[in-house]
Parts: sequence; structure tokens; C-alpha cells
Amino acid sequence: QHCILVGAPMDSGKRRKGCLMGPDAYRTAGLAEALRDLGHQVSDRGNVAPAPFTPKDHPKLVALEETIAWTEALADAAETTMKDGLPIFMGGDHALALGTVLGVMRHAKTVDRPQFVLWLDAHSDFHTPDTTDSGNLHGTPLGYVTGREGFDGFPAVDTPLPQDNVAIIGLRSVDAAERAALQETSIIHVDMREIDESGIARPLAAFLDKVAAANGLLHVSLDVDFLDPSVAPAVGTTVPGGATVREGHLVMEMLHDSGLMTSLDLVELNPFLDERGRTASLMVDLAASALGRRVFDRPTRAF
Ligand code: DIR
Ligand code: MN
Ligand code: MN
Ligand code: MN
Repeated sequence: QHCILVGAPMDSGKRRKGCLMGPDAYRTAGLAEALRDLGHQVSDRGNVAPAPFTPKDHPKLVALEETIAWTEALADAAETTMKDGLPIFMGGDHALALGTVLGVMRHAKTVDRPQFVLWLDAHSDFHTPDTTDSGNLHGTPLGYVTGREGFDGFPAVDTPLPQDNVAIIGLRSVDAAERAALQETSIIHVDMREIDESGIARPLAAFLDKVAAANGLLHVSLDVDFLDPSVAPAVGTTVPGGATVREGHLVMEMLHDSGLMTSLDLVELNPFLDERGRTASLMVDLAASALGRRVFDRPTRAF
């Protein structure tokens, strides 16, 4: 496979700064080398920059104009790189997915295949600029790409992502407005309780079967806070009770076995909050599992 690394040092999706160091942390932690060791061709296209913008003060929203500018640039970058291989977007905060998911959706339309999105996150990121309490637009990308209203000034989402094509796994922090909206949708939402009760493989396998049956493209958006803070502390929005290292690898290895993943976001890493790059290294190991690193081959799925 041709893996294309794209740096997205976007830091405008929330108040706390530091995610802009994410792309270089992944480079330092050896993401390209890890993927090459698996036999992949790897190119690093450097970092994307936002389109020009003029910041304005807003009573609630943080860095709206900058976030819109990044969305435009990243949508273009995503659409372009999808033609050439499997893009891995090295974030940057989760607001980068406003652009990357829009871009992969545009690409999916040109190849006439349905787009699916797997969101691995403690949070549902289903706000709109109207419903957010924090004003942090990293809490809005799933609202945007599924066509919720209120995204004035952002690129138009001509063909929204169907709710049925989205699964969120790892949930344990959902704001009241998101919860109310989400429960009205057909978006698959798997919380930590369901993972505790049934295991993480079951809901993931069901979703992957759905993607395969539709011959879909699959974008995976991995938020560092999907993982438990004890193993992945370098993120500004830690929530206790997250996925274990083994659950993370299981998800990634299943994604590889499925052969379905066509693009990947690595988001919310804030290297400033870490010691010795341990969270970056874990994220690199997870990405390697998604691209084929394994202990033994498993020719058939066990469930
Ligand atoms: C939080 C989002 N619900 C908010 N937090 C996120 O600010 O609206 N953290 N996405 O990763
Ligand atoms: Mn998120
Ligand atoms: Mn999150
Ligand atoms: Mn909130």
C-alpha cells in the first residue's frame, strides 16, 4: 500500500494549545519507518497550512475563521491524496476532521462508492456551532459532515454523510445537547458500558460487515482520548475509563484484517502534556497495527 503522511498542525479547535506539535511528534516517534518496516511505500507530504483568513472576535466560538480556513485547505488535501494512496492525517486537534472527512466524501463521490466513518473517541463530537457549550469546534465534526445546520461560513456539505454510515466507539463523555440529538439519529454509538459488557470486537465487526457489504470506503478517526489516560496522557481532554492498549490494538488489527480502511486521522495528541513521547509512540504502534503489524497471521475472522 502507498501510505501518504499529511501533517495537519491545526490547533484552533479548542482553547488549549499544543496539538500543533503533533505532526512532528509522530515523525520523531518513527511513524514512516514503522510503516516501511511493514513493507509499505511511505511518502511524507509535509504539513498543510490553512487558507488565508482574518480572525474576528466571537461571543462564543473559538477561532471560527481559522477553523474554516483549515477546513478548506484540509478538504482539498484529503481529496487530492485519496487519489494517490491511503492518507494518514497527523493532527492537530479533532477539528481537522471537519476538512479531512469532507475531502474523503468528495473523493468517494467521484469514484461512486459510499463513504463510511469510524469515530474512535471518548466524545461524540456531534455538536453544531449553535449547540456547543465550550465554543470548541473540535466538538463538531460529526455534526458537520452529517449535515446538521449551523455551520455558516464553512464549505457547503453538498451530500451529507448518511447517519447509517457512521459508528462512534468508546463513548463516555457526551454533552446533554449531543446526547439528545444523537439518540434521534441512526448513528451507531457504542459506549464504554457496551464495550465492558460485550467486548469491543462485536460492535466493530458488525460495522465492518456493513461497510464491506456496501463496498464502502472507510475513514477512521482516532482521537487520543479514546484510550485510557493512564496509557495515553498527552491529550487535553482526558476522560477516565477509556480503551485499554489491547482494545486499541484489537480494533486496529481488525481494521487491517478487514482490508477496508482507506484513510486515517490521528488526532488530539498534545506532546506538551507528555513524558518522553510515550503517547506518540503508542499512537504510532496503533497505526502500525492498522497497517498490518501483528504477532501471528489470522487468515479468517474468529466471529
Ligand atoms: C466537548 C468536546 N464535548 C465540547 N470534547 C472533545 O467541548 O463540546 N474532546 N471533542 O476531545
Ligand atoms: Mn474528538
Ligand atoms: Mn475526544
Ligand atoms: Mn461541550
